[in-house]
Amino acid sequence: MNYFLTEEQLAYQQLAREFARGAIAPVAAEYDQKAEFPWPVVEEMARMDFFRLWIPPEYEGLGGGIMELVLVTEELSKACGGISLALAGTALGAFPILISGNDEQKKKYLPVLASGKGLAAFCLTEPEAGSDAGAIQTTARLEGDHYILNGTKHFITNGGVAKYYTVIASTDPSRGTRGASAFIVEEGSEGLTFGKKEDKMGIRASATCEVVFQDCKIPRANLIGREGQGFMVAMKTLDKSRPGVAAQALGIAQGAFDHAVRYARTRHQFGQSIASFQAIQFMLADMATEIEAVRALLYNTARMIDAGEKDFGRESAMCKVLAGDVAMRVTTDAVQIFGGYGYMRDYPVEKYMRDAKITQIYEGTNQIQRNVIARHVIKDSASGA
Ligand code: COS
Repeated sequence: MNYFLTEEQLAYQQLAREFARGAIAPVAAEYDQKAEFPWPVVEEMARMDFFRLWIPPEYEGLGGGIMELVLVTEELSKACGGISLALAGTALGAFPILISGNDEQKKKYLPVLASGKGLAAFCLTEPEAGSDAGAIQTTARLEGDHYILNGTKHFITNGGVAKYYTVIASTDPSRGTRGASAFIVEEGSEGLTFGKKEDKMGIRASATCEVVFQDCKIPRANLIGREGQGFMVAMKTLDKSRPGVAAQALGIAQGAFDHAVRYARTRHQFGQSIASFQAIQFMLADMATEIEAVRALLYNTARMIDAGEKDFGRESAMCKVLAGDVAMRVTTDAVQIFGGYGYMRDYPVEKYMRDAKITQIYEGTNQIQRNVIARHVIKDSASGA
């Protein structure tokens, strides 16, 4: 389908496609097996300027938007959904600064992120605050010119490898979601340590760990926005980052599909290629149709966000729901088309299936996305929209 991408967007897409084929695909299985963070690949991604794409030019970025981030994430994820997350996770960690940071914070942090010399991580989730993000227990107490943070964040993407952590903590627990505030915590801050490294089912090349604050002392200047705005900053961040998860899911689905079509053409049973059987053809047709439906919704949502539309929480959630669910179905069917070989680690499709699962879970489970969509639908109906 022709999405009428600009010359520049086509160039980024092509660059990312070639990079994914040449620099990610050959090492994806090895990083997955070792569950190791792919520093050499990430350094190469930085040299390709992928981290600059979505950062405004005044902060040493290339001035692209969500569309450019989506295009590149999709391409990288075709080769490895885990490795692509170094980029998408950094965008997630940087969004609170981009959305609500002051100019000084933007000038200090965004150029470093743009260069890829530092990665970012977003710290919202806690052991007792997953879907119920308002239940965070991490606190931030103002003492003179510093905030003192205490608490534990877990399942943090880029945890332990990021230079900057954007953290949601409560400055006034009595006020619930209205008492939450957002902060920037730098690597090496006093009282910042990293806990358990997670041993995951998929996206194993991505670093995921606990981030622990024990009387962690940070300058008062690291408060993002005002005290009490943290929950709103977190929600706006997620509205903006969910298309990135959808792009990751789309890339994973497309990658698995491409393998499945090639395999169906070359695998012979009963004296003919299995692609000649209608049972396989119908599976391929459904997979291709669903993938294209995701792409159409996602690119249009990205364009809507980049055009300056204010309220895109509904569309953003729709992208993530559809893309995550499609990625799970497509990758499962890709394994099915490969048959017994598909179940073996020697073949690439089981990894896609493992990588796809997380896209239905993180940055808000697909059940939470449906809540978000339903709230919008019902509110719009009540207001006569
Ligand atoms: N943009 C701006 N503000 C928003 C918002 C959004 N998208 N969504 C909610 N808010 C505001 C509300 O307007 C409300 O403000 P007021 O207190 O001024 O009225 C406040 O935030 C609280 O909103 P709400 O009452 O809807 O909060 P809930 O506790 O019911 O939680 C959900 C809402 C479930 C949507 C939220 O907790 C959520 O997104 N959970 C999933 C979290 C998640 O994605 N976790 C993944 C970890 S990050 S990788």
